[in-house]
Amino acid sequence: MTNKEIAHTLNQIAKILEITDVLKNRFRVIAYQRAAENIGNMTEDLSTLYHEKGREALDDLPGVGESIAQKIEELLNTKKLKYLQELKKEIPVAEANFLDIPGVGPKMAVKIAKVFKAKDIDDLKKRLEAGDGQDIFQDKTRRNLLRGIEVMAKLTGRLLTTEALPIAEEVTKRVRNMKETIQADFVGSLRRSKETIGDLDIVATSKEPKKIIDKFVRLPFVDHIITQGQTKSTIIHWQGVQIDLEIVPEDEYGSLLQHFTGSKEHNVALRTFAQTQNKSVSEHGIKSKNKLHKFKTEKGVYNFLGLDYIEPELRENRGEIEAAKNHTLPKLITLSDIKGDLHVHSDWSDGLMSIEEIATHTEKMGYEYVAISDHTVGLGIANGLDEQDLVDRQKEIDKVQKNHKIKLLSAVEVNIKANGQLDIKDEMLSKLDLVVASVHASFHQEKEVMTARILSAINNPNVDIIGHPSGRIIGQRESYEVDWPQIFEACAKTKTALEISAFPNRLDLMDYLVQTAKKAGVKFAISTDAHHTNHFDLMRYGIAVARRGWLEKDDVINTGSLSDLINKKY
Ligand code: DGT
Ligand code: CA
Ligand code: CA
Ligand code: ZN
Repeated sequence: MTNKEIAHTLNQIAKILEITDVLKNRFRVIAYQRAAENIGNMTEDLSTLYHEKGREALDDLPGVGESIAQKIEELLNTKKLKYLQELKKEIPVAEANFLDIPGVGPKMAVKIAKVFKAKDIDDLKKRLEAGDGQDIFQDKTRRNLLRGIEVMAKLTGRLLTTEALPIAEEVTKRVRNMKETIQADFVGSLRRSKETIGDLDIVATSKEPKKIIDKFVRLPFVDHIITQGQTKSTIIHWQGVQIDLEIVPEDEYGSLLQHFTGSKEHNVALRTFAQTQNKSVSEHGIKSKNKLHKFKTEKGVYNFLGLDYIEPELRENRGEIEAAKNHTLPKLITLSDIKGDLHVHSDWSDGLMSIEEIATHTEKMGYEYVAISDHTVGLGIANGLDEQDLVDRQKEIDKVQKNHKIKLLSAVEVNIKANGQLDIKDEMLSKLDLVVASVHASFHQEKEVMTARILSAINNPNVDIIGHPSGRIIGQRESYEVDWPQIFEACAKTKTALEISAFPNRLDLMDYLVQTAKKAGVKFAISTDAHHTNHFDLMRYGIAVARRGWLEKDDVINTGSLSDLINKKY
């Protein structure tokens, strides 16, 4: 059994546990994912290692505990795993595919497979579209299934940044460490910090490109080779993602970086702009008066065209070339500008951290303030708080505050009900330090109704921030219908900030809307929606969205002092 086969098996377990076990024990899921990743990236052959050194070699593997080591041993000896067979009985593989459809849980998956007898997702889609299954599913269920399949199709083959980044970092490190490599970087959509990534692009410089290519295609995580040339190669990583590598001489690196960072739209616009100066841009350099100019750095490329350096996140052809020409590009916000997190859930609602843990952890991060914004009563499933709970929680916050320098803001994430009212009384809200208001149910309202609903929250003087404003969840749920210009205008007028949720499958508000909202004078809060101490580090993904939305430090309310935040001096 190869390392890749073992990694695949462990990943399969993680996938099934993610459905059956995630609420009970998320760490088990993470443990299997980590073990799979580590083994997928290993250079030594595990089977050889095991036969030379025995069980001890398995126990010593990074990220592998006793129970997983035992399973690997069973796999190596018998090529089978009883545990996985048991899991599959609980959720047979055929059903597991249906579980990939957003909104489909184990029970529905079994119903689709056993009662409706769909062969696969394609078959399910065709038959539902033809009107089959009216005796088995309710109309609403059939509509939801079709919508789920549609949303899924849009994401198919694309990874979230959080999934792509560790792979890219590992592969880039391997290429960088080869002795023939001078420099190597990942480029493409991942360098532009796009929310989802199609394939990974890596570039390098070397005097001996062929040697790098030959080593690259033999790296342990390579599942199979698509192309292998003198200076270029494409492979498929064992996790299914395609990786393109291209190598050029050192003096062309600036142009190569620029070209492969994209976007396609930015490159086309740049070439058109260069033509107005009778210059022609390619991945090798810029031709001017029949001479090819080469560039070691990207800055050199842009400056040669009379442009300021353009940050990768801005390269989407949304006005960046014009701004670079006029020296009006924004000075983009960075992670170190953030002074606190304004959307955090404690174990008073559905979070997994005590208030003490939140204080200790965020203080260590160097934050000046953190808002404890638990769910409110309307959200039954999330153990939401009512007015009395908030009074009780305040006592706990006061107690913890005594031992900490970081300011604990007493906050809530209040529900915006279907009729626009909030599920906590204004009198109570006015006593809190900060109020985040979010839509958590009744997503499918008419555009006018949804707009009026959110507007009434914006116009409530107690509301400071609208949480995850569009409601979309990448690969699962589309944004609800809202009249954005009206929302932006009201936010600017009332100094209500819009949230940029850093949670990797939310990244909501979306980058292109952030850019428009900024033009309308809206301010933003970049928050993680942390439920666990691990989540605070997600802030960087929110920063990425903000940068793609052209935001500077002063556009974001959690970059200022505590008193500016409380007194709305932004
Ligand atoms: P992805 O992979 O779908 O997430 O998006 P990208 O932007 O990484 O696109 P990809 O991998 O197809 O190509 C990487 C970069 O190479 C792209 O951002 C710009 C450049 N590029 C690719 N094809 C073309 C092209 O036809 N014309 C121009 N000007 N540039 C291209
Ligand atoms: Ca790409
Ligand atoms: Ca590519
Ligand atoms: Zn939340």
